[in-house]
This record gives sequence, structure tokens and C-alpha cells, in this order.
Amino acid sequence: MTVMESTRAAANSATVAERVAQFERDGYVVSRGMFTPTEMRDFIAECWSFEVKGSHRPEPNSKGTMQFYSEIFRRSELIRRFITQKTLIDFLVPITGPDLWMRWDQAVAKGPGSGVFAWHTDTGYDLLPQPHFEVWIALSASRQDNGGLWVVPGSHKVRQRHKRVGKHLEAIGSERYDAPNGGKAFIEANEGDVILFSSLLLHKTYENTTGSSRWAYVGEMLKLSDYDPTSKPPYFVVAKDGKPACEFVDTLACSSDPAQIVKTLPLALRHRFGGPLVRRIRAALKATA
Ligand SMILES: O=C(O)CCC(=O)C(=O)O
Repeated sequence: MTVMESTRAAANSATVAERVAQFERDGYVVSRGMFTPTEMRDFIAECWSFEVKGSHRPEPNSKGTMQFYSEIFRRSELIRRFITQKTLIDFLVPITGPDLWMRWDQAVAKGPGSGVFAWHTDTGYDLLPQPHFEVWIALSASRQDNGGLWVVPGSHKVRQRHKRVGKHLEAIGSERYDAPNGGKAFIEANEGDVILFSSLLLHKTYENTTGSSRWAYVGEMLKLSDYDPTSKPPYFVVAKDGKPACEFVDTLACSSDPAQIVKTLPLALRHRFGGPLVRRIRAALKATA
């Protein structure tokens, strides 16, 4: 088993060019200690507060003591301010490009005894044709025994197919990464560490066998030029021209870009009418081709 333990000093001394190269090669990059415990305090409390406030939407991925609280940026000014801080945006834009919006976010709690969240990519869930960016922030220490984050470096280079297993999706053939020398890497993290990873990167969390919960926050960002027909307005813009933005807008220019409309049409149809209809249309088109 490869355990990648980037040291704090090494990660922080990487140049921007090295981070860009690492993201391209491995599909992720880590920033250690981006936020101090003092800077994290209110953000953590705000994320935790959703355990009491509850979700405003069904959470299909929640299972047992693994609980998701999604689209919380829509409900919290504090969260919107936190994830549009200059420190974070400066870290993101050399890799993501200068203009970004956030389609989705979630706080994740893996409580004691929580099960496995199988190997998957976030694209496998949202089915967007454009690769996008996952901003993962440790809200507590993330270790192997408390269900911390494992990744398969380089797996973002191939789009994975998934199958449904119970409530969750599992990348087809991904069992091989569970083997001791299967090529996976554990990313140990402390509160305030940030991991930026590709929506195409395979990742997994195993059981939390400790007595306390592990928490993380995940924000899912797209280039402003990339449309998501499943997202509803208002849209939250997080960066413009490489600088922090923190504003809701009613429309995105990409939603009327013909190339984007065509590219996202299968997803739009699937979202509107369901997967079986889209599969029937595809089969009919194939038969007439
Ligand atoms: O538990 C985590 O930290 C990440 C959960 C996860 O795999 C995801 O949100 O896609």
C-alpha cells in the first residue's frame, strides 16, 4: 500500500508550476495548513450546525452514521465568505483557470461505525461531461482509522464507468485498488488542510473504526464557461478574472452557448425524463445509424 505523506514543509514549498504539474499528473494537489485553527473555528462550527438544522433536500448518499449535508453554501453567508477567500482562490486559479462558479457543496460527517464509501469519481455521480474541481477541506483530523480519504493517483486520466451498489455508485473494476499494492494513496490531513482534486479522480473512504466523527467540507466548482443543466439559479460565482468573487447571479453566459447546450443535452434529458428514456433514444439512434 502506498501511503503518501506529503510533509507540510514540502507541500507548502512547491511552486505554482509544480502544483499545476502535480495536478495534471496525479489528479490532485494538497495544501497543508492553508487555514489556522483560529481561521477554521467558525467555519467548522457552521458546517457542524447543519447536523442540527438538517438538510433542505433529500441526501441519497447518507447511510447510517455517514451523513451528508449538501448545498449549504446557499444557506450560509459564512460558508460563502469562507470559500471565496483570497488564499483559497489564489491556490485554485493556476489549476482551475480564473473564472469559477460553485454548483454544489456538502459537509460530510463519518461517524463511529460508519461504513465504506466505495471507489468512485464525482463525475460518476453528477455525470457532467466537463471535468471539474473538488475542493476538499479537512474540518477535523483525517486518518486511516477514522475513514479518511484515499485516492488513486493518475486515475483522472480515464473516465470511469460506475455501477449501482445499494445507495451508492462503485467504479467498475475498482476492487483491484483495495489490494495492498493496488496503487492507492492515503492523504492524511489535519484541520485546515485543503485538497484540490479532479472530478475524474477515483477516491474512497473506508470504515471509521474510532469513537469520534471525521468531518470534511467539499465544494464542487466549474469553470464559468461550463454549463450544468441540473443546477438551478441563482448560480454562485466564486472567482472572476482570477480574483475572489462572492455573488449570486441569475444567469450564466454558458447556459446559452450552443456548444455547451449540445454537450450537456444527454444529461439535461436524463435529468428531465430519467435514464431509461435517454438509453432508449441512444439505442434507437444507434439502430438507425
Ligand atoms: O468523506 C469524505 O471526506 C469525502 C466523501 C466523498 O467521497 C465525496 O464527497 O465524494
